[in-house]
Amino acid sequence: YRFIVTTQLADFNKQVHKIPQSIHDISNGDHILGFGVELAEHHPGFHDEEYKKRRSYIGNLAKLHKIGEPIPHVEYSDEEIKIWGEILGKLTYLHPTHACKRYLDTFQLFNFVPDRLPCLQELSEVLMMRTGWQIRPVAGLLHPTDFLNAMAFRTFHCTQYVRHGSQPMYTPEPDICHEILGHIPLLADPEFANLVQLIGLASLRASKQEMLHLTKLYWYTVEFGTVKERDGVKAFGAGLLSSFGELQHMLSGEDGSMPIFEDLDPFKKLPKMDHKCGFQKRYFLCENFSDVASKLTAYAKSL
Ligand code: HBI
Ligand code: FE
Repeated sequence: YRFIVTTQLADFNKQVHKIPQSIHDISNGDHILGFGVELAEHHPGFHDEEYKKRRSYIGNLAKLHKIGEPIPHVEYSDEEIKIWGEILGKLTYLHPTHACKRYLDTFQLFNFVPDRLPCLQELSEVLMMRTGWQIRPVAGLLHPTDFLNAMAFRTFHCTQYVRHGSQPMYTPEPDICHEILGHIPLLADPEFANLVQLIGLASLRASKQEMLHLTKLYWYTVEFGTVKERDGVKAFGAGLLSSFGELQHMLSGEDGSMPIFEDLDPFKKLPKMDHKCGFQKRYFLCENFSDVASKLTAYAKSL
């Protein structure tokens, strides 16, 4: 979903920000960016009317959801389940060598199987028990301010629709496969869950410029972060963990150029987010989660 961030950035300037006091002050339906209901032209589902109908049906369920109520159940079609199963199969082949240890551990909690697409409600219950996080359904890409603010209240917005079947290994926007295979497992890890909340807390009173910086911090850690382990570089970012191609690229530069690895310093200017089609050219390499957490804490306190 790299294409859309450009639109988001333009939106930063229009915003009048009221500091939310609880998750009830954050709407999951007012600021949906990018594809909303009408898909942009480069989306694989752009010419597929059936797909658009399905996506907006599932999106509308999310808009009706109220915090505290169970997340609406979606009956997934055989085709949707097949897409999920294919992605799950491919990724579980790479994860043992490419994913960080904490992810491999928390992944086990969920018993994902190829012939059943998990429902968000049951995943939310596991998170609530483990770390006090909850899932809130959302119709599409949420404005970064709402998205980050919600993380202050240990709430993670998840899309519930499945990507278009013509390109199962690609999606220009978050879909349920990205949320479940990228984000959900590590949110069951207490240390990681706290670290994500730190970005949310820092975002509550951030100026527009600080918000842009926090978006980049989120991007280079929660979406594309990597960590040093005894046997090499491993992924903890959801954009990596949920993408077969990006995982391979991280370790071998599959598309011809090896990526660069850098230390993360939240006080330094971070590179522009690279969200054109293609893989990241650089990743931030962290020592471990507690190191990321102390760096983020120091930065958050400075705001
Ligand atoms: N919205 N639904 C949804 N899912 C995301 O992963 C997401 C988002 N909005 C913004 C966002 N991610 C980030 O890329 C940052 O802009 C904060
Ligand atoms: Fe994501």
